[in-house]
Amino acid sequence: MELHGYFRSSASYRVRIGLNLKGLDYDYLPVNLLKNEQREEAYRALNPQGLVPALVDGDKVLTQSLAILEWLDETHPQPALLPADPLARARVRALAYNAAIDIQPIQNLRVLRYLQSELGISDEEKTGWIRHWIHEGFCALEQQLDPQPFAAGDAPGLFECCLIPQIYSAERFGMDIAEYPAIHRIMLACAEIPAFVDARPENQPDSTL
Ligand SMILES: N[C@@H](CCC(=O)N[C@@H](CS)C(=O)NCC(=O)O)C(=O)O
Repeated sequence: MELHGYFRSSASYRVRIGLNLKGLDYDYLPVNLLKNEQREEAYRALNPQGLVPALVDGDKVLTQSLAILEWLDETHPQPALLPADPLARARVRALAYNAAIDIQPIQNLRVLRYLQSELGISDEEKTGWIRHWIHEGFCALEQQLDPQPFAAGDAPGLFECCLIPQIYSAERFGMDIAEYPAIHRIMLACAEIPAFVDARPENQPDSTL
């Protein structure tokens, strides 16, 4: 498989964690967002949205990180990213969507660029915007997370694939994760797992380009 992504992209980071948790080998092909490579014709042939990641498996091209993670789970069921029980699955998806659908999109590069170039907000206001929406999402998660090692019990899954990249982004913008005890606990547990460590932005080849 080939993963087209960017080291700092949280959506790419989610898929890296998922591939690593499944123990799947893949080639990592960087798409430099700061150089707008995601908008070039060659990349848009994979993902017409001009967003990373895209996962290529033979003649199959998959886009949208959550769809990719669920496809990986269906095609490589062990270890599972979602619990077997329907209600537990819905609960894990709801937690994951908070991070991946409600928090991340409004701090995506294209949104931040629009806020700055079209609406004229300052760097400081941009940071305030990012922190505000992460804080709101994290406060809700704090109320929903049970005191167990991971959201679905003993092993990390779909939610942790989405949460850890969102934490990375929060820390980049100066937030203290210790203010969110349940999220902090999951962060520390994931930091012990090689699949998460290997997926970190600083461990990707394009982090030094
Ligand atoms: N919902 C999409 C979001 C993808 C996305 O927002 N990717 C970002 C990086 S995390 C991107 O490519 N941004 C480029 C841009 O905004 O121009 C997914 O989960 O795959």
